[in-house]
Amino acid sequence: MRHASKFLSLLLRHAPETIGVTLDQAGWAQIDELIDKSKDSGHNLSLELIQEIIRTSDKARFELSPDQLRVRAFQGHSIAVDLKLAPASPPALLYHGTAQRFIASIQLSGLLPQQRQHVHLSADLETAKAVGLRYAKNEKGLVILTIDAVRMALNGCLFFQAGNGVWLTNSVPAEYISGFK
Ligand code: HQG
Repeated sequence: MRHASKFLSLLLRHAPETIGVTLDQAGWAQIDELIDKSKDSGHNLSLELIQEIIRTSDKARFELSPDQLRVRAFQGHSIAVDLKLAPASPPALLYHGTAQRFIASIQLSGLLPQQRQHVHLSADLETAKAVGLRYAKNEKGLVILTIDAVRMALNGCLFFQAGNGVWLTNSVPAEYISGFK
């Protein structure tokens, strides 16, 4: 399951060409094509498995189209897709969990999207902690940064909210970040 979910993330966010699938401009893949081409390349991705991944994903990573024929990732893309998200007013503060070893660079350059299309932020500390722990080895190496989102927005920075609640922005200049340690 976890393996299949990671494989779906790879296809829908980073490298659909792995099995020769193409995504449309908004990031959607045809489910029957995904299943057929997965099979051709020796991967087992059934409709039931895709539905189960969507239903049980801890982070609601994937979205089914209303007609149930297409699937896409809510966020996290490294390939260029236009999710057609409308700019939205963020909460006053947003959080970003990261690893201590990245802090010197973040203090210098702010938060950058790195391999992805956007910087990912969360409205709650718990999520930021879980995200940061992916890179920090333990709580000691974890840093939760606080972003002055309301001031960024007032100064013209755009925020978007993905369908699963994750907040996205293009970059966060260091002047809006606190909580360095
Ligand atoms: C860091 C997962 C040095 C940034 C999560 C982060 C999330 C810098 C890493 C989603 C930097 C990028 C995204 C700078 C940023 N210098 N390091 N100037 N600017 N960084 O994985 O936000 O499980 O691309 O702090 O749950 O960690 O895949 O971004 O540590 O929602 O569904 O560079 O991915 O979702 O890492 O995570 P990522 P992220 P999934």
